[in-house]
Amino acid sequence: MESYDTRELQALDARHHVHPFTDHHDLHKTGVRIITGAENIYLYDSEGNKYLDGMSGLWCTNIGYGRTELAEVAKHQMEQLPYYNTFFQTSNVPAIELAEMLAEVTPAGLNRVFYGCSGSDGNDTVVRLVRYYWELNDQPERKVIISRKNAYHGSTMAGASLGGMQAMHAVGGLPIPDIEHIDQPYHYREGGDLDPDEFGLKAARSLEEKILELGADRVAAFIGEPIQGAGGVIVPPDSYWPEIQRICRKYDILLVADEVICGFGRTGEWFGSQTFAIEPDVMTMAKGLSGGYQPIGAVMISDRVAEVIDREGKEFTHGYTYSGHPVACAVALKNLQILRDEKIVETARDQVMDYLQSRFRELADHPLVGEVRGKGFLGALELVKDKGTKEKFDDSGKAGIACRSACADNGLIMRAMGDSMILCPPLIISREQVDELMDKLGTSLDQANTVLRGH
Ligand code: PXG
Repeated sequence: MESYDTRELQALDARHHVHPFTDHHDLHKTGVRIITGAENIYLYDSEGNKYLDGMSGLWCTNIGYGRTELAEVAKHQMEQLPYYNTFFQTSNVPAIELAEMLAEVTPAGLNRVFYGCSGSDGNDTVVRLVRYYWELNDQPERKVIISRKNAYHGSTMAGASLGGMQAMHAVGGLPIPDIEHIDQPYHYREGGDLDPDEFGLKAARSLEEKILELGADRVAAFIGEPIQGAGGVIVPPDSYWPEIQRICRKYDILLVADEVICGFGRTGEWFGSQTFAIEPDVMTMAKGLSGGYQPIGAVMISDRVAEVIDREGKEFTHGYTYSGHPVACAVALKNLQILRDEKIVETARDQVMDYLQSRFRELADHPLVGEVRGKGFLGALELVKDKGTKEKFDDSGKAGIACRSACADNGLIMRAMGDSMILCPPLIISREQVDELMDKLGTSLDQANTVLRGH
């Protein structure tokens, strides 16, 4: 095995590298963890530690690590054609083949794709595309996009504006104009005395209230993650999405499903839209599209919306140097072929999903756990000081941090989102590996409980 000078690398990192979403003052005190390798669902660091990756990297390595076929495809494509653009009436073979594949695997009616490099730039495309659509349909005043509080749609100006996180809006003077946010379907904290389905309807109807307040003739689209990921794995009640769908149809508002996390098997179907019977007009995808092996994102466009793109004399003045990048497309295509041919999504759903969710729910009895929620290969444990009153330890997220660091000490990577511990393992996790994960997590919860309560 290669050996690394961890201290030296940490010092260089501290000197030169600015990290996303990081308190650098804190980081420089501890030093970064340097990941040097990965195989199956395990990560290895520069000090020789092994971790079970309970987060699929950052919600993206659905297929797991170490698939050499993807490396071979990338090498072959780099030798054949490492780059060419898709502007100016040109295309390339992987971009074309991936487009066909995406039309095949996504729900009926979504047959066109616009490529980017990430989920964030995908949502920038969405903002411009839906406004362009209404402009060409002689309703240019339809500009407002309605999203939800605590949504996550990326870090670019438009992505972070669509997102509903105040701390993100505070940086850079966001949101941009004509973005509105309604309540999220977060039953545990915001449901009050309502049962989940009553609350789901209430949360969905806040969309109708917002539309009526603004005037339907000003509203272009509604955007939502089928399950909110970065907001803490907020699984909506069953009543929520059908009502959202009904309201969008009633007022003729485009429905955008942000499938960046839910797409490609995460919820037990290929898309979260299928799990919740959503019929989106536009769909944002990234992450699992390439399994994290290449940076690539895509916006799927329904026939209804694509119609404006074909109009004579109208150019959609939007695009990225790397739209349809041949290497990224070739790798994504191979990833999708593997998912399809090895039936990875179906096998995960039929053989492991229920087991994962039921083992996860066993943790509900733990003294630190206020709520266990999840669906498919997504889950969250919300940690509380008092299970009865739902009182938190504090507002700084110290419970999550204590649990996250205990997990790392026990060889398990999980993400803390405030006081929620997030679970998002690769779809290839086996039942034995689920047991291993739950054992490590149970031990970590016990240790965090001792740290937090001092006994
Ligand atoms: N939409 C959704 C639903 C996402 O989860 C994006 C868009 C943006 O994708 P890119 O590829 O631009 O990052 C995301 C990304 C976290 C975390 O802290 C989550 C994401 C990204 C970074 C951190 O859980 N999701």
